Amino acid sequence: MTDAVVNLRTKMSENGIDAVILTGGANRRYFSGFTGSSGTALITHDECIFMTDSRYTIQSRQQCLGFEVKELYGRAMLDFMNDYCVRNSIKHIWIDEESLTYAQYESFFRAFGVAVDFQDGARYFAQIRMIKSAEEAEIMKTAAKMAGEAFMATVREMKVGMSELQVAELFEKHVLDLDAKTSFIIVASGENAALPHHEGNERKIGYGDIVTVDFGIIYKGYNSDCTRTFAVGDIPDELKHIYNIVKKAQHDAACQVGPGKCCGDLDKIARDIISEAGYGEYFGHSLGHSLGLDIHEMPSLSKNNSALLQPGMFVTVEPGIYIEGLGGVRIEDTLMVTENGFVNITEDVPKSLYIREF
Ligand SMILES: [Mn+2]
Repeated sequence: MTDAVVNLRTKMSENGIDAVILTGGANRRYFSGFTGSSGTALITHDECIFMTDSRYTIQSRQQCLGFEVKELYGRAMLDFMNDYCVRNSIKHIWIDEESLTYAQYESFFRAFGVAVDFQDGARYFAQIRMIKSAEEAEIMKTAAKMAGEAFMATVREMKVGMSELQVAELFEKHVLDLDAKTSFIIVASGENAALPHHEGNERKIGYGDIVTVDFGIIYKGYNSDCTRTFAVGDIPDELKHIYNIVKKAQHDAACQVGPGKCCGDLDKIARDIISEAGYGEYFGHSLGHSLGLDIHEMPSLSKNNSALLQPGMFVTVEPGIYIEGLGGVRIEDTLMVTENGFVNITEDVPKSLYIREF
């Protein structure tokens, strides 16, 4: 039995839950190990059953450690589960609201009737997943390192006159060379840098542009996340000024990451620095988020979040200032919370406005 299932059963006991049904998404992967696209995990206090169709029978036998694999889907699967619940007096079931479609939920309801009480367990699944095991931490460090290498290779080959999309393609090529997969790549240049999640376009990057690159890869299922902003040639003075404010806000907030630190307080450190410099209204998003199998996980480093950081959590620290018509700056690192403080897993990626000469 895996640690994930052990931890899940503890949470189930604490909340009077008899079974968990997972139909997709990162939760199914985390608790069952299954990386395919179709299958249902049923986890009770005594048994783990994975139901899938013939396309995934062999794969799930290999991946779902401690699970009994049954070739069941559709109506037959629903009948089996209903029967199973009746036989084992299963009444309270956690489902995963995030991955269960409305149609699936309705068919569950029809099959099980009112005898079963379905509750959304997503919050509890997230609580288990937010503390990474040593194995997960290694994968995340490797992912961050690979992404940083692909980014630096991209910056070295980038030329004035290339479009944002061409730069994004360069990055994707380097990620493929490292045997990983691009999760997302945002290249925002000039006034486009004022859009935090700009979709790259044909805009050609020229002298005098500020360029923000937010990049993430997926390695062994886990996400990396890092953002750097740099100048191409000489940029307007206000952008240099903003860069230094964001850099200080990012540095000062990141230095305070550690066990027992309140997520909302970390957001405040960065927000106060940006507000005191007169740019508070231009920092619209929260300071950061956790990540893992999903790019956004709990906890979030946001204003009113009173959650405390614990060793084994990973969080991004990514303040930004965005000014319409002028451009913007965002700087982001991913940090692992340790027993004594933090390890910055993206620190190898240089953080300099003049990252290279163009
Ligand atoms: Mn991020």
